[in-house]
Amino acid sequence: MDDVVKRLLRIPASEVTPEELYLNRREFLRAAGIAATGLVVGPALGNAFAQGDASDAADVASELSGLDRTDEALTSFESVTTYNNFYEFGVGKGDPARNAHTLVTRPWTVTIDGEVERPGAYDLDDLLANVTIEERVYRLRCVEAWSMVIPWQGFMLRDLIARVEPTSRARYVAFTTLHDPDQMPGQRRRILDWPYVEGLRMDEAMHPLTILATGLYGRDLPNQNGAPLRLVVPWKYGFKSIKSIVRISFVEDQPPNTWNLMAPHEYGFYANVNPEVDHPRWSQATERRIGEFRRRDTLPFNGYGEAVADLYAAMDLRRNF
Ligand SMILES: Nc1nc2c(c(=O)[nH]1)N[C@H]1C(S)=C(S)[C@@H](COP(=O)(O)O)O[C@H]1N2
Ligand SMILES: [Mo]
Repeated sequence: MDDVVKRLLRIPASEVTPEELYLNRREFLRAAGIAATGLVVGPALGNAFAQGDASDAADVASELSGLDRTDEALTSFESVTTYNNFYEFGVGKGDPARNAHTLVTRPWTVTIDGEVERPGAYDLDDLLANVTIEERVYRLRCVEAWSMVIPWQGFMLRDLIARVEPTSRARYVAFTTLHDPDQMPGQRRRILDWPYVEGLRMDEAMHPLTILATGLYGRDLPNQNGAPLRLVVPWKYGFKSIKSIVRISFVEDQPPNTWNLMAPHEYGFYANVNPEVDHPRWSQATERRIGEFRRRDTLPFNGYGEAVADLYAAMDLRRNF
């Protein structure tokens, strides 16, 4: 049984009819009496990871109070995988889907370093064998005012953090995308300062809504969406969701992030979705859900305010945008 579930949770991206597969999989899980969340994928043993400390499913469920699910219509697989931002493969929204096939996602090494007791170069599959892959349905809201609702598969970043044991000096987590112009031809042009980098404050990184995604719609993450490992922080603008991560560093000082380096007046470190703080060149008050015509009002923290507003209670969000 476990094998069947495992296979259904990680259907190779080469297979067809994604929405159907996805819905069938949900039916299967329901028939088998298994919730679509909280499935253990691998043995939580081995290598240099600390054991235990995985978030307790019941505690997490009460912390999230249903925010990892939604009744809103899902954005079609077609839109989620053909309307992308991934400048390593071109600056047009359709470029990543056309060009990202040159990215090789296995074997894949994630280097963990900095203020941490168990640094190392971890093989991604070993790493995945030590975490619980869950399904979470989260909105992605981009700074250009488009949004999507996406069924992601992934695991809580905090479960990885617990296993590598940051020291008390770690106050931020910094992420780095692969830098390889042979695989990522967009990196031959100096549009951005490569490699792409992002960061979170430790409490943001430890929040149960923050996941490292490995798939969507029940399939392995398509390359254009950031295979094999990308960050998803549902209350923040899309640019926080760094793709194709090869390094996770624990640091004392606020790390740089690419869009802030590029245009500091337009993109801050925090990037919390905030309808009251306009981007200098456009309003952030409304958004267009991909697949819909009428614009909708943008919600503070992308609708996740009840779970995350406390993280910023002491901050002026107009200054820390
Ligand atoms: N490495 C890398 N990560 C990235 C980007 C990028 O250009 N390079 N673009 C960001 C931006 S601006 C957005 S809106 C989201 C888009 O994610 P999606 O294509 O899966 O919708 O990815 C983010 N992650
Ligand atoms: Mo974006």
